[in-house]
Parts: sequence; C-alpha cells; structure tokens
Amino acid sequence: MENLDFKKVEKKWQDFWYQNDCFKAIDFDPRPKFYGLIEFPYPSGAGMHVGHIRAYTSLDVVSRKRRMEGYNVLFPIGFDAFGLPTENYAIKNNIHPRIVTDRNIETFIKQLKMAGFSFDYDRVVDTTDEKYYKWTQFIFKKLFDNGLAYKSKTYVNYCPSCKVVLANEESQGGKCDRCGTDVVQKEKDVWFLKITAYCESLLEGIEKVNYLPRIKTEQINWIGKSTGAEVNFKIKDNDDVLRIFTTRPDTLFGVSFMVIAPEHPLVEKLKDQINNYSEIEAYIEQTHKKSEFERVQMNKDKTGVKLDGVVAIHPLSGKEVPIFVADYVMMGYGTGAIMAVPAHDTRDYEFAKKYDCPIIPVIEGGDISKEAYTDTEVGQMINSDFLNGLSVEEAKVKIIEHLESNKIGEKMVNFKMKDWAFNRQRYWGEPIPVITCPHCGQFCVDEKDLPVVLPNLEKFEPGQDGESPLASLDSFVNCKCPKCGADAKRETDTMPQWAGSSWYFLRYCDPHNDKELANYDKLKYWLPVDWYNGGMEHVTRHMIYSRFWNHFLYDQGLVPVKEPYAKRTAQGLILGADGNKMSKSLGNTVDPVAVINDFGADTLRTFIMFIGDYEQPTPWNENGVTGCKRFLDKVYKLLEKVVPGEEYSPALVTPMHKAIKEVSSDIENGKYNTAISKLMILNNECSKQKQLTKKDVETLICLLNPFAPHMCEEMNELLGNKTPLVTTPWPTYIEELTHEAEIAIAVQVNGKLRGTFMVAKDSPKELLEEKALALPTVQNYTSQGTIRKIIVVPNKIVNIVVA
Ligand code: ANZ
Ligand code: ZN
Repeated sequence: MENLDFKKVEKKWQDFWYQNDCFKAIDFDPRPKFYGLIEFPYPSGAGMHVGHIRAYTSLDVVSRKRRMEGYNVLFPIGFDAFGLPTENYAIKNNIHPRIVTDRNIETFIKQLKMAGFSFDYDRVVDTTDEKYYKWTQFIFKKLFDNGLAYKSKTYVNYCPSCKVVLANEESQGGKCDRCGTDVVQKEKDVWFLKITAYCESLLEGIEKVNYLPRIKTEQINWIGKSTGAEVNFKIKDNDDVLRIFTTRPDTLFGVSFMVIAPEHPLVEKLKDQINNYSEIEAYIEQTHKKSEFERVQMNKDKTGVKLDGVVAIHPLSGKEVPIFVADYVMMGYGTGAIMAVPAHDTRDYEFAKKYDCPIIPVIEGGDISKEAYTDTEVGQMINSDFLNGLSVEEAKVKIIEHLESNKIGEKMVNFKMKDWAFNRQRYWGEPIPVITCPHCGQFCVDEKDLPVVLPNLEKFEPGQDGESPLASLDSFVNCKCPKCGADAKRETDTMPQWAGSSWYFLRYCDPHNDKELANYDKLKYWLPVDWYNGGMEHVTRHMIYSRFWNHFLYDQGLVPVKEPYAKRTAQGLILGADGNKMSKSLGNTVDPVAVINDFGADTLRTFIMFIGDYEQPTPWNENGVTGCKRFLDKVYKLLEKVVPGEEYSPALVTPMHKAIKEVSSDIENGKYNTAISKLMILNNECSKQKQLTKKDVETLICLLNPFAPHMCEEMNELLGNKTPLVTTPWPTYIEELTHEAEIAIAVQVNGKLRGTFMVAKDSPKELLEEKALALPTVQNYTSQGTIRKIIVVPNKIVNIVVA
C-alpha cells in the first residue's frame, strides 16, 4: 500500500468540509449548543506562527469532538485588526492600512484553512470594518451616556523629538522606538472608562466561573482589593489634614514619619510654609523622568526629601511626625499619602534606615535590628496603649472602632485597578464618536449617525504635539453641531487596541446584524462562551476589559448573561528548539506553513498537541515532527489488515474500551499530549494483530480524528463509510470492559514472602505500594520497625525493607 499523499488528501477534505458547510453553526438549533472561543488573531504581515497553531488546535480538537457528540457547535474566527504594527508598516511603505489589513487577513484565512481548523467562516468578523466598529462606537456611547466615559488629565509617554505620544510598547526602556530620544511624561487630557465602578462586580463574578486557578489569581490580584482604613493626621499650626490609606491601622502607634507622593496637592498648597521648597521642586522634577514601574520596584534605592517647616500630628499620641516627599508612594493609589511604620513594612524600613527615622516595634516577635517584621499571624501588640496584648486581627477591629467613634478615620476598601485610559493619538483605530459644541458642550453622536467613519488620509504619520493625525484633517475635525447647528469640533483621538476585542464574542453570535450589536435571542441561545482558550498574557487586561463591557451591557439589558466566559484555559508558549523564546533575531523561529508543506497539517496538529503539557512552555523539536509523521503513516497502514467485522477483535476489546475512556477524558481535561500517547499505544496494539476488524479501525480513527482529521476522513472513506467523520458519533465505552483481568502481586518484607493481593494489570506503582502496605500480614512486620525502602516491580512484586 502506498503512503498517504497528504497534499492531495488534505486539499480534498478541506474542499469537502467547506463546500458542504460542515462547520456551520446553526442559530436556535434544538441540539445542545457548544460555543468554543479562541483569541482572534492580530493579522500581522508575517502570517501565522506556531503559537497560533497550538492555541487553535486545542479548541479545534474539542469542537470536532463536540460535533461528533451531537452538539451544535459555534467555533468562530475573526481579526483584531486595528493597531500599531499595521499603521507603522503603512507609514513606512506609504500604503493605506486598509489595503495592508485586507491583504493580511486574506493570507491568514488561507493559512487557517490549510491547517484544517473547523471554523465557521461565514461568521468572520473584522474589527476595522465599519459595520463592526459602528457597534464598538455604540457601546462607547452607552458608556458615555451612563457616566462611565470621561475626560481627565493624565501623563502620557511623549517623544519631544518626534512630537508624538507613544504607547508603552513603543517606549521601552524609556527611549523612543522611532528615534531613540529619551521619552518624557507629558500631561494630556484624555478619555477614560470608569472600569473601577465594576471592581466588586468583576471580583464576585470570578467566584462563579471555571477558570484555571492561576487565571483567577491573576485577575484577583489585578483588581487588587485591599481592606483597611483611612486616617486623618492634622498638620501642625494649620487647618489642613493629611489623609492616609493603610491596610494596617493596627500599627498606628508604630508610625514614625509620613510620606506623601510628589504629585500630592498638599505640596503646592503648603508651598509658603515649606522652607526648602526649591529642593522639593527639584525632586519632583526628577520623579517625572521615572516610569511608574521604576518607582514601585521593591529593591530600588529609596529616595525622598523631608519637608522643612511642616509637620503632622499623630492623632492618638499627639506627638509631632515629620513628613517626607518620596516617589515610592504613588498618587494614583489610596490617598497618595501613607503613615510609615518602618518596624513592620519593608519599604518604610529601608527608608527609615537611610534617613535616620526611629523604628518603633508594635508587634512582638521579630528582630527589627535586621529587618522589618511583617508576619501578621503570630505575635501580640506592644507599645500600643489600649491595643496592647491583642492579636493583629483583633487590633484592626478595635482601632477602626476607635477611629470611627472619634471621627479620626474610617474603614476603607481600595482597589489597585485604575480607570481604563481609553485613547490613542494614532490613525488606525476606531474614532471616538464625540462632538464638542460651544453651546451644547460635549456629547456623543446619536446612534443614527454612527458609525463615525475613519476618514481617508494621505499621510498616516502621527500628528504634531501629541495630537492624533486626524487633528490635521479640517474636513473631519470641523462639523456642524447636530443639536444647534453651530460650528463644532469632533474628537480626534481614536480608541485603544483593546476596544474591538472587548465584545467580539458577542458579535460572533450574530455577525451580520445591521440593526443591533447582536440579537438578544441569539445571544441567549449561544452565550455564555462554554470554553475560551488563549494566552496567559491576556488573562488580565483583555479578559477584564471584556468582562467589564459584558457586565455593563448586561446591566443595560442588552446581553442575557453577566459572565461571558464559563471556562478559560491557557496554552504555554512554544519555544525555539534552543529553549529560547522564538524570535527573528535569534533565528529560532519555525514557520508553520513550511511544516504543513513538508509534513502535512495532520502531522503539525498532532505534533503540536503531543509536544508537551499544554499549559507549559515547550521547545520545538524537529525529531518530534518526524516521529508524529511516522505514527500517522503507521495508522494509515492499518488499512492493509482490515477484514469485515462489526465487533472488536477479541484481543482489542479492553484496549479499545480503555482508549475511548481515557482519550475522551484527557481531551476534556486539556491533557492533549497524553491523549495522543494513548492513541499511539492503541496503534501499537493494533499493529501487533494479524488482522483487524473494520470496527477496530473505525474506533481508532474516530478518536484520532480531532487531531488528524484529513487522514482520518480519508481512511473512513476507504473503509467504505458514507457518513464523514465530522458527523459520525463519538465512540462509547463500557466501564467493565476497560480493565484487564486482575493479576496477583507478591509482597515481601525483608526478602520473605508475607502476602499477596489482586490488582488490575499495569496498575501504577503508587497503587501497588498502597495496597501492599495495607495488608494486615504485612503491617505485622512494618509496625515493628521503620520502613527504609520500598521497591516496586510493576505487575510482579512489592519489596519492603524494614529496619
Ligand atoms: C501602614 C503600614 C504598616 C502599611 C505596615 C503596610 C504595612 P496594599 O493595598 O496591600 O497594596 N500605601 C498606601 N497607599 C500607598 C500609595 N499611594 N503608594 C505606596 N504605598 C501605599 O498596601 C497598602 C499599604 O501600602 C498601606 O498600608 C500603606 O502602607 C502603603 F506594617 O500603612 B501601610
Ligand atoms: Zn451645539
């Protein structure tokens, strides 16, 4: 028998699937539904990389299995196509980003089809399509009309030489990506979305969904809820108060100084009383050169300046407390001011050592001559007046009671998450649909006037002085106020990269609707997404932003479920063969299209699922590819041995039932690699037989089909079956038939036979050990000494050495 001509066969089945709409999701179909979602790609000019293949194959496997199980499957694909790389490419090559985007999308679709992914290509969305971003703008309008979009001053990365605002990824290491000039922080009035109004809602939702534990943890930390208190410290000889946020109000008696952020308004306000104001100003100047990331680094050298002439008063002891300005305190968190307790906070400790402040322990236990004592579990309060003798938890309750009844402070909750800076000063993004009229003020364009279309430009270069390129197009900027007819101006900032991806999973449910963002009943049928898979790098920003939009749309009655994603998993990176992250400069990249051309899509898919634990980073391995190719070729050759028969060959009954059970559960649990190794074992069992029944081979190819669908369809046809595997039922197993007969295991203690027990063949070592130690005849000996060693010979003997 000839080897499989994979080029011909893969093309043949791709044509078959698409011409027969095999992957079409059908609205309102009575079968149970399954909605599998992968993170839609950014259509870069480089086309697909192997990371895409890993991310998409897993849910393609699940989706193909679900179809065989009788589900109506929605497995869609689209393109997150606004963004910088395309824009920069367009500028460099003087070509319109629209043309670049269309070209890239076309390449992507061709490549996705080559890989045999079972997407419903009738539902493709493109975030840069007017018909799509009309609804992105509509959601912005809803947010705006509900007070959740506002303009505010902030600092942006700015290149004084190019005169443009830079995204974080364009200003790494504090240098402009374009010209290398030092980036400065420039104050600018920009749009924000009030995601902070949804902190509690987003936290509560995490309790109700099935995300991997580490994903939940990342989201919880990102939202960053802290419970503590705000406390007022009076300023001496003055009516001002300095309000601080602390998670440790119990340590109030350990305060030895205060720290305020360089941006804190009190600095400016107390200007006249501060004797060393010029020194303070110089320090603030320095701060503006640092990024927030640099400022909060734990191990960096602490710096600060003491206010000369202004002190605070401790609210309980009445003692004077010095105030410092230091950049390790951020204005954007809490109140922008802290009470410093060097004995129990590491940053305060380092600062106190450097600036010679007293270190007063208030919890007994640590050795504060060496480091701050931060353990809150053990230890009692000391040096703390009415708190003495209490535990930390008790002291927190008591001090908050005291602060509240004396009106010195109150219990307070704070969140790390800030409002979402929702703006770009670039061309290739959704225009923010806002008009400012001298008479009517600032408002969002009416729904009937959406979309505000991105105008055609000759040049896409960023505008001058940090403005968007749209600001230079008078015909776009100047408009008539739709309310009063006066001359008005359009907003020229565009939306950030994250906008279009914040609701694409909704659009997939009804991608061609031009009346609504999606029909409510269709959303009700398809939502929630049953399984969402993507990268760990997207579990905070993208997932939290999109959950926020969905919560909001749910509150608006536009979406039927609050939590959009019922389940979320994440794939590990595919590294280069050298173990490093794949990168052009290291020359260790792998082109998936080349692998498809050389070995076939089935081999690529199987290999990428077999390469290692799905969640872990795994290096590429050329030998693994050829190994998988050999495995598939061997499976194909099984056709040579087939004789008619609707039953399993007697020798294969157990292996078949066992494989069905284990491959099924491995796929459900994301253990794709072990699913494939079990198929390899089954294939070896089959190869040992002189003859195989038709049923033997059918079951094997049904189980292998989600991974290597082209070859399996071809084999199914060669077996004479009329129904393609896409719609062939997934095989079932009988539990009793999944076990081999039991075998006897001997147990020796110090070389003497002390018992035997029966167990299933090929039971794991741990089980044999456990069963051996549980035998009463063995325990007679083990209880009299200590077990030194246990040697297990699988399927034979357990040897216990007792001293
Ligand atoms: C006194 C204290 C004593 C603190 C102690 C900690 C330990 P979370 O919310 O967990 O991150 N803090 C408050 N506002 C700050 C700001 N704007 N910039 C930098 N640090 C700030 O931690 C809150 C703690 O971080 C607060 O509790 C405060 O220091 C500091 F033994 O107050 B603590
Ligand atoms: Zn007006």
